Amino acid sequence: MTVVHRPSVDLEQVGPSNFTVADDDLESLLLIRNFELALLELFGAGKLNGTTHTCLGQEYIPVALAPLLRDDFVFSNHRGHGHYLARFDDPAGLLAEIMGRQGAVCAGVGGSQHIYRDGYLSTGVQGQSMPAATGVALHFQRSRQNRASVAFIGDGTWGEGAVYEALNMASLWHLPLLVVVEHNGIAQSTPTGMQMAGTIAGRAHAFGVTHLEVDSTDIGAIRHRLKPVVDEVRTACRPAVVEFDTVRVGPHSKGDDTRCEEELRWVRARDWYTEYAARFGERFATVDARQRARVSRVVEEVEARPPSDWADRPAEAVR
Ligand SMILES: Cc1ncc(C[n+]2csc(CCOP(=O)(O)OP(=O)(O)O)c2C)c(N)n1
Ligand SMILES: [Mg+2]
Repeated sequence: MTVVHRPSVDLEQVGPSNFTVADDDLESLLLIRNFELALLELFGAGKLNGTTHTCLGQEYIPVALAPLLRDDFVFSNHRGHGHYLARFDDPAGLLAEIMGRQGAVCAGVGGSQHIYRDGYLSTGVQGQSMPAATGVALHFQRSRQNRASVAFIGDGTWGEGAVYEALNMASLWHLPLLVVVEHNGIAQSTPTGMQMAGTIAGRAHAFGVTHLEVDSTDIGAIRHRLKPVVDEVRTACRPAVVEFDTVRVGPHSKGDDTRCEEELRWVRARDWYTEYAARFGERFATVDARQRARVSRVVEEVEARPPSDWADRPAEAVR
């Protein structure tokens, strides 16, 4: 099996606790969930080209981090819709980008995986962001901007050599680099246990880089724990790796889930969505319905737009 440690939610045991969720966080979580479900539906209906990787099960990670990273530069990866939506709340721009319609964030040339917008850049090439993020961190350090350069990567991406070159330089040169690892226990179809020797913690420590593991889905608790870490990355220029134990609830991309039914049951039992639905009941259902309706309207509206045009591309280059 995988190395995801978070225990499954015992719904019988979900009762009053100090686990709360702010209204705007709940809206953001359910926007991302419904956006991703709508994408899979659009693919199923043959209405999307190319590929897409949904972040189903992992939505709470970018939502928890968003307010901590507002002024920082975020490098996202192939599974980046949640990273984008938690930062920009722009489902129409993202869907137009994915569908190649007018109003697309990058004039429709980037698609699902290659998006640039003000302090945000994603790439579908595993590990490619790490040297670039390190370079931006070097720029922030030299120009004393008190900003962090943040790279979201998966557990499987630790198989890329560029990750280690970047960690080495970030540690040696004291760079404000934050690596957020979404450890979902699988890389496409390969369980982490079959491809990773040792641990991510061990690898970070080998470079003298701070490592922290997060196994909670409680957004408030995650923020509370991570704020001092992010502050230290920025102000002390001390790189850090924050590793989330999470689950990929959906397929790798569209219909390509190679996991057996038993493992999928195990995964779904750890889905934050199930946990939040049980904890927050009526309030959760209301927001879920609102965001589902919002996404439906966005889909209808964006689908009806004419194709995007390269002439509409954003003029601004990387800040
Ligand atoms: C350099 C490179 N090799 C292979 C791929 C194909 N590919 C895309 S995602 C993926 C698995 C990534 O696994 P992980 O880093 O754990 O992220 P996850 O998909 O689980 O979020 C692979 C092999 C790629 N995009 N880039
Ligand atoms: Mg993975």
